[in-house]
Amino acid sequence: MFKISENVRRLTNKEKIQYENDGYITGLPVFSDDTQDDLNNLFISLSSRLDASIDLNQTNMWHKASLTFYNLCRTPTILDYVEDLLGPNFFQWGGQFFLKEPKDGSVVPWHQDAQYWPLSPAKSVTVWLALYDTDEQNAAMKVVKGSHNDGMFKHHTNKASNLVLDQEVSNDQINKEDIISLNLKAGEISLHDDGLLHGSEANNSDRRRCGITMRFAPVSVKADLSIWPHFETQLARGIDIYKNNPIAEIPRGEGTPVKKFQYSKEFVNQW
Ligand SMILES: O=C(O)CCC(=O)C(=O)O
Repeated sequence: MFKISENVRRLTNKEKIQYENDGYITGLPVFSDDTQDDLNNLFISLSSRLDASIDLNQTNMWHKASLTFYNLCRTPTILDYVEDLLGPNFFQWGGQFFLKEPKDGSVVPWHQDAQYWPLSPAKSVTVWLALYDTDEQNAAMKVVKGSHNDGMFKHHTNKASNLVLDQEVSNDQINKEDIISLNLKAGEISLHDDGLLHGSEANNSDRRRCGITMRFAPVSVKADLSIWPHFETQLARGIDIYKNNPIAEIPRGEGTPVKKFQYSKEFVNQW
C-alpha cells in the first residue's frame, strides 16, 4: 500500500521474550519515513467521511467497512510481526482510530483491554500504528510494564465526557516506576498484550496525535456473542481450524462505521 521501511524485519527471540515479560514491544518499523503525507492523507480521507456530529473515537469496525483500512491491516510486514507472537493461524476482529486533536482534552483512562472484551482465552494482540510522530508532548500511549502478569485490576465506571472509554483503573493501583511512554515515529507500530495496563493523557501540544489500532487473535479465541453479538472475524493468516466465530465479509469498497459495534452486512450497501 505505502512504501515499506528498509528496516523491516521479523521479531528477534529477545523481543518475543520481552513481549512475554513486559507485555509490549515498541518502535517496530513498518512504513518508510517518507510516507508521512500518505498516512496523513489516509487519515483525512477516512475521517472526513464522518458526519461532524460523530466522534471518530466512538467508531470501530473500520476493517469491516473500508477496503482501504482493511488493506492497511493486511500489510505483510504488520502480519509478520503479529505472526511472530500468535503463530500461523490468526484473525482480525477490531480496527479503529485513537485520535487526539491538539488541546481537545480527550483522555484514555488506565485500563486493561481484556476487561472490556468477552473473549476467551484472552490472547489478543493490538497493533498501534502511528499516523503521526507521537511522543510525550502529544500524549503518546503509556503502558505499565509487566502489568499483564498481575491479573485483572479493579476497574470502576467513569462517565466523564472527556474520557474515550468509561472503565478505568484508579491511579493508586498503578506502579509509577513501571510507566513507559510508547513514543513512535509516523509509520512505526507498537504491539501490546490485552492484559497490559495502558492509557493516555490529554494532548496539550499543537500537533495532532492519531493511531490506528488493529486487534488480532489466534483462531482458538471465541467471543461470547450474548455480550458482543456484532463480533465477527476476518482470517488474517493461516487456517481457521476452530470456526469458533461468525465471519465478516471483506469490504469491497469504502464504507464508514458510525458507532462502536456494527455487522459487516451493514456496510454492503455503501460499497
Ligand atoms: O491510543 C490510546 O491512547 C489508547 C489506545 C488503546 O486503548 C488501545 O489500543 O487499546
